[in-house]
Amino acid sequence: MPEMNASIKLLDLEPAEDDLLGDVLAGLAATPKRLPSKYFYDAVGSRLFERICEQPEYYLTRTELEIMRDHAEDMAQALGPGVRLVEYGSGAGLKTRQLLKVLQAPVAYVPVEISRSALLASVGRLAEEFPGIEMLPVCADFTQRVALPEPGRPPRRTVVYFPGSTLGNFENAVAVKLLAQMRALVGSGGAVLVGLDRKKDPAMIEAAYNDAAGVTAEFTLNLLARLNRELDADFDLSRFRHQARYDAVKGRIETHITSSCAQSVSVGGQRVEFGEGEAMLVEYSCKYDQADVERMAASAGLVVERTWTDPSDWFSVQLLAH
Ligand code: AVI
Repeated sequence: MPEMNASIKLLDLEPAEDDLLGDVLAGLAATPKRLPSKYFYDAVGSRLFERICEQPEYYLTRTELEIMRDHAEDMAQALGPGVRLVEYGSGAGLKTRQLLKVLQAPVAYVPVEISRSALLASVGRLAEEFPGIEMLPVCADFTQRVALPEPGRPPRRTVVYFPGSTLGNFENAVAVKLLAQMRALVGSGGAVLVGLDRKKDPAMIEAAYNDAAGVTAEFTLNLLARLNRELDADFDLSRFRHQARYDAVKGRIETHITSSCAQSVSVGGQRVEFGEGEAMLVEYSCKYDQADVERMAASAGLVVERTWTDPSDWFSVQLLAH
C-alpha cells in the first residue's frame, strides 16, 4: 500500500471487488458473446492504453490536451471561483493538472477511483504539486452512487470532471444514467465538464482503433491473456483477432474479438465453444455531434452551457449545467 501524505484524507467507500469470473462466464453464455471493457485495464492493459494514446492515428488524447491547453483558463472562468472539483478516475493525467493550475480559488479536489493504489499514488503526486488545494480522494466505484466528503471551506459549486471520452465507452442509456447520477451528485447550481469525441470521417475514426503498429490489437487481445493469467483459461491468442469497425448509424466504434476458427476454450473450468468467425463484443466507443450531446444532456436533466473544441472540431469538452 503506498504511503499517504498526512494531509490527504481518504474516504474509503470500500467498493465491491469485481467478479471477473462471474462477469466473464455470463458474457460468454450470452448470444452474441460479449466481455466487459472494464476488464481491459489490468497493469498490462493500462500500460498498453498509454501506448495507444501515443499512436499517430489515436488523435483523441492529443486533441483533448490541445483543447485544455488553449481553453483551460476560459473553462476556469466559466466554472467560477470556489469550485469543489470531483474527478471520475484517478486524475493521473495532464488534463487534470492543466485545469487545477487555472481554477480560481478551488475549495477541494475530489478524485473518485475504484483502485485504492492508483488513487493514492496519483493524489499524492497532485498534493505535492498543488499544496494549496485540499485533496479529498474517495475510493469508490463511480458507476454507483457516491457520497462526497465535505471540504474545510463550503464550496460555491460542485463540478464533476470526466475527461477522455470515457463516457463514450458506455451505451447511450447507461451514459444518460451516469450523467443523471452526476447531476444528482453536483446538486442545483453544479455542473459536469466532460470530454467527448466527435463524429467525423469514418476512415479517421477506424484508423484510430486499428493503429498500424498493432498496439490497439494487442490491448484488445490482452483481455484474453488476462483471462489466461487470472482464470486459468487457455485462449490461444493466435487464433483470435481484434476487429474495430465504425457503425455510422449508431455513431460508434464497435470492437470485437473474433475467433479465426472453430475452437473450444476452457475458462474457469468450463468449456466454451467458438464458431469460425464468431465475434465477441468487447467495447463501444461512441462519437457525438453537438445535437447528440444536447439530446443526451437533456435526457439526464442537464443543459449544454459551453462547448470547447479544437480548430478541426475533432474532439469536444462540454460544460453541462444543472
Ligand atoms: C478509454 N477510452 C475512451 C478509449 C476509447 O477511445 O474508447 C479506450 C480505447 N479502446 C481502444 N482504444 C482506446
